[in-house]
Amino acid sequence: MNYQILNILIADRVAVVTITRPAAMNALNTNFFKEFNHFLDDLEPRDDVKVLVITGEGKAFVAGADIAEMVHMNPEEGHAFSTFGQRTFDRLEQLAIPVIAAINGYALGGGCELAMACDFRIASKLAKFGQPEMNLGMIPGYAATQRLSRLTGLGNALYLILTAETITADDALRIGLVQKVTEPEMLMEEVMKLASKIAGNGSLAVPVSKRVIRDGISMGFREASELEAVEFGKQFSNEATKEGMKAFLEKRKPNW
Ligand code: CO8
Repeated sequence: MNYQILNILIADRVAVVTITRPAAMNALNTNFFKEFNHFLDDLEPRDDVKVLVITGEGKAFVAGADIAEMVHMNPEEGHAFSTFGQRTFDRLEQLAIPVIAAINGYALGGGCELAMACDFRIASKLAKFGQPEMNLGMIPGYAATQRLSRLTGLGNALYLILTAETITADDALRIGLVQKVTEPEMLMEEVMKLASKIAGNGSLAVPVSKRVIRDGISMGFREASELEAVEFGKQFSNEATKEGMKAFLEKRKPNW
């Protein structure tokens, strides 16, 4: 595919996808979702990519769904646009490898929702977060009503969605919406450091951890702990797990 909106760079086991529509603050339109799904089709079967990073070009990570495209929609089209976006974000969340959002600027509406579908978020000090849909007379449509409360608690989700307030990166860190805040010029360096650290971790343990954590959150505690025990046990048939333990006992780095 000839990508118009996404810039894709794959090197050293890390894929970096940059959304490149800075003139429209990287607003998410149908073409974005088509390109992104195409990219995921290519990525999913690959085993040489261990971590995915998503970022935006210019002043915005993503300033929301494309209002210029939405303004003409009827209820059926609005429902279809929301469903297409939700399915794409669910697919991203369920990707086997970890996904890091490198939030360079505005992460508003659908942009905050995209960031929340990633596994964790690292933000530049200049980033701004919010669900400003109320200002447009609408509710969030890419699952912020669900993910925001799961990530930050009920009070914060209700506060942000009902007031439509925009918050700073430091406030986002305080409520647990982001995991780390960096100086703007250090953002990609920090993110790439984390990405390569994760990419170098023990083989299957990374995707299995992600799956157990993500699947477990919608289960009861006992059921989820049992899932962990089952997956823990399975690791003992992996060479990489044996190598990790042997390397510790032999006081050397694991040879993965
Ligand atoms: N959609 C379309 N165009 C946008 C968007 C957007 N979300 N955000 C910015 N743009 C465009 C502007 O219209 C402007 O275009 P032009 O140069 O042609 O006038 C250009 O980007 C630059 O924007 P500004 O001039 O406004 O730049 P500022 O630096 O002054 O402000 C802001 C930056 C604060 C980010 C401002 O642009 C803004 O408030 N943007 C809108 C934020 C917003 O309301 N986002 C929520 C959108 S709704 C949503 O995401 C719902 C998701 C669920 C959808 C479910 C499907 C139905």
